[in-house]
Amino acid sequence: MVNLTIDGKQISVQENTTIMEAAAQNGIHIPKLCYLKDINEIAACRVCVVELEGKEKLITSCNNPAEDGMVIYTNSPKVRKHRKTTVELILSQHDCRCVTCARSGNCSLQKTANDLNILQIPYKQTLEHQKWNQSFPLIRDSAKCIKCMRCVQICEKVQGLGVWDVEGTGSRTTVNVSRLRSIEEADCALCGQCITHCPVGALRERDDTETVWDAIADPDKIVAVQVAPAVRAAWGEQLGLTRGEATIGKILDSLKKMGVDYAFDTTFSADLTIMEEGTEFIKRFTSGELKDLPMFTSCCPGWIRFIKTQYPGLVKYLSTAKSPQQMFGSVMKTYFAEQLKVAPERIYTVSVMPCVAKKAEREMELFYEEYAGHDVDAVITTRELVKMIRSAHINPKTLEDIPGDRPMQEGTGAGVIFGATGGVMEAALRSAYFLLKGKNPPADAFSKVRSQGFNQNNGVQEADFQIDDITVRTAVVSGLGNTRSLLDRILRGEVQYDFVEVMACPGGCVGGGGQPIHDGEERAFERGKNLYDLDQQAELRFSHENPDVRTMYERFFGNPNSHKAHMLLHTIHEL
Ligand code: HC0
Ligand code: SF4
Repeated sequence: MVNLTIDGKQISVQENTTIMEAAAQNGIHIPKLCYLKDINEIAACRVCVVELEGKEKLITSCNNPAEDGMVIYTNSPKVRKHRKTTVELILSQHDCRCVTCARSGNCSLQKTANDLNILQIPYKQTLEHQKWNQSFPLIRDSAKCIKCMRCVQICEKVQGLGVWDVEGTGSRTTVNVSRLRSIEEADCALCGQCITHCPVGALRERDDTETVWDAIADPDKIVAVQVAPAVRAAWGEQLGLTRGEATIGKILDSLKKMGVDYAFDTTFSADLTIMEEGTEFIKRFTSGELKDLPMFTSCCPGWIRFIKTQYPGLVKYLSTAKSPQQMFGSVMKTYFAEQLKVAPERIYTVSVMPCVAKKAEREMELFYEEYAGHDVDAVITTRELVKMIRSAHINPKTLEDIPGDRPMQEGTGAGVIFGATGGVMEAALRSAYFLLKGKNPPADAFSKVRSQGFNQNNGVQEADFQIDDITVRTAVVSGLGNTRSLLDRILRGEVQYDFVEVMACPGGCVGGGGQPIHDGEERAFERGKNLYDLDQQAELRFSHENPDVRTMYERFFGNPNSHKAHMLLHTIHEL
């Protein structure tokens, strides 16, 4: 143990604890802008400086270890003065128009400047304006970048892609897309992790809320909205709702109050995906097609973008099933349009997703006898949903639990857990067992694929399951850096699997790049637990028991993997 004094308090901490951590463990908060535990500990912003007794120069607390006998002041006059100057200098290179910033009210720079009582900026402001394609789903505003390097490190170390890099030297140092590429050329997976780890508003998703408001206002359009599984686990965080209050039923109510015509829960089409993907897996598995390499899940669009640019040779091993988002859009414009007796073009489909890559996935086309537009017309993130609720002046406390619309109302617990890493695999195995044996396993028979904690086992969860004399070897991975390591091990023949689930964001969709931002905190595991609890409480826990999905097969698709199902619910993954 190490004994030291911080702000007059005697404390003991483990060896190799940083001063910042030592302070935090004892309830002393040291402000910071660039620090991210284990990912960015480079003292780039210098906001976390502290005074060490006996030393003239201030030291940074994020990368200096606590040592025996140290006497530290985290908020002495000298520290405050230095910190204030540092932040004023940062502000002199930052576009400070907070009222038009996506992160206003949730910005670490704004908070730090307010806390330091900075009422004006005594230095000349110089802003850097790099060009950006405003129609790309990921938007970067260079005039807001504070060069903290978090985006560079997250993309490189956690997502293994290296989209960002430092450019120039000295006072001209800046961040830009690496290797002189444009963002369109940079193999960005659109996972959005750089957005959720940006302390300011330099990175954000493209705003699509105005197009949704326009559709709602258009009397010729029938607006049908779906809400992804992971949204329910996070939307309430930004609105002051408790976990128990923030239900899917209240999201549906908020959408109706905004004026949408129909509101649905994506867990319905998650169940439909299991029917299609589970059937496809059994076919490919029993035909011996998967002897060498496993079948990969295809529902995460960040992963699809990653495999296409990084491992094009593996694309043929993806399931052909569309994602639940695309399947729902397709069903809304066909099966549902038929029920309403309207032309597909009149239906405007919107998805609320925890994800930025879904904004690109929606560009997939829909063919129903002839070209029928897109499955999905607009995608908004969880954060954009909250923006719309606020802009509609809806008091979240007045929302009521309402069911989704018929005839796509039911969703099972298996569909709910799609939003957490391992959930798609677990849901698929529950139904694959039924397809092979003709009876249900215990609902929790496959819980071994669940993640054991944030980033445990390099984000990989492996499990073999015995169904009679058949062994199914599975792996679940989240985070693209972890995915790269796993794929390399598969390709080197070090590990063999039959079925692999991949989610681009650490922890799965609950940790998605479109979710509410809590600077420096990881909430994915906790939100995932929320989804597993909802599954536990659900009356129906097997996708194949979803009565509305069954009715749709009887009335419309015939059987899973039928010709019609292939036309509407599957895709060809083009490179
Ligand atoms: Fe997901 Fe999905 S589980 S990708 O994370 O499969 O975004 O929540 O909507 O489509 O259902 C995201 C979440 C979805 C889809 C579903 C899948
Ligand atoms: Fe990298 Fe993901 Fe950000 Fe794209 S969205 S730059 S892949 S972290």
